[in-house]
Amino acid sequence: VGSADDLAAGVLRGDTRAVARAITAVENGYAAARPLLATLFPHAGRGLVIGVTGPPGAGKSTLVDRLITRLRAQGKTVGIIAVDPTSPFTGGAILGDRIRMQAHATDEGVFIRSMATRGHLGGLAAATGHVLTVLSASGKDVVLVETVGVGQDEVEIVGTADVSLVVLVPGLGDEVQALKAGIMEIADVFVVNKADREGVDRVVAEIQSMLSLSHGPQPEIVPTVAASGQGIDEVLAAVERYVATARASGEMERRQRAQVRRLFEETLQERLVARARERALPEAELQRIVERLHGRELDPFAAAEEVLGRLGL
Ligand SMILES: Nc1nc2c(ncn2[C@@H]2O[C@H](COP(=O)(O)OP(=O)(O)O)[C@@H](O)[C@H]2O)c(=O)[nH]1
Ligand SMILES: [Mg+2]
Repeated sequence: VGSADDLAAGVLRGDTRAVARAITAVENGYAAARPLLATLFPHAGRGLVIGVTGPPGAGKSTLVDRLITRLRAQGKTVGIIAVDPTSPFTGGAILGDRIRMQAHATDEGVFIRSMATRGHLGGLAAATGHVLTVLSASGKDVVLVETVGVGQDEVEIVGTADVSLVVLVPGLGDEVQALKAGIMEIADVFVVNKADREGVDRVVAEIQSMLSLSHGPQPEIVPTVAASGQGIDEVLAAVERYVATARASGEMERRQRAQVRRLFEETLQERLVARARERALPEAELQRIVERLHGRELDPFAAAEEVLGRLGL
């Protein structure tokens, strides 16, 4: 077993291989990663976390790629977490995208990691939170988190970033309405990508009319052509304005408290379930409960209370 301290020291130095190993440890389960995450945690929470979400094919990865280039030109180091099964980072997209990403992959100032959407202990959001801890502790100035804005988990992840970009495209029509309940309300900045296509004005108008119904700060709407790099500076400028305003109003503080609260609550849930299983629910006992549930002799609440009672809770 490699020393968690050595690995942590490597991460804190910003060593790319150490960062990769640390993230793998997180993904493989918390038993091994816990001491590491504990060491890294006091060093995390720095840098800016930018969430990028929107429907599949909207151009999120293309936009992220452009943002990386621009941020690197500003001398900033960048981490990327792609929680997206169709992302180029996970090999789901066209060859051109993948080649572009590889160009960044050889840059020591860039760390790209894709994450599976399934199979995380304690949930996807918690796993993403821990990976953010690693990247932040490694000193990345900006971390971009790309998720497909379709699942509740994915939306939630981006919703607790320091600033959330929602990427829409012309031609969605009624889908803008459908998306409203989920991703629309988390947008700090709207990006209307594929502005080289017809219908940009209509999307902008639809967003504006939707926003007119809500109180509070109005997100900026920025048209882009991510494919050619048009509008990328404007996106970053809008992000900077949002961040300045959010810092001044205390919104940024509030959100960062919400982030660590969520990370704690999810960690606690995961630990509680794990401990309950260890102490009061051996496999044979679980099977016995399942049999009684199946026979309708026991209801799920009573079963849960039984286990909690054994734990003295
Ligand atoms: N016409 C046009 N196509 C774009 C633009 N941005 C991205 N694309 C293309 O849209 C497709 C999906 O892009 P991708 O970044 O993988 O979308 P994602 O699923 O949201 O990450 C790719 O073929 C891109 O080349 C744009 O501004 N205009
Ligand atoms: Mg993508």
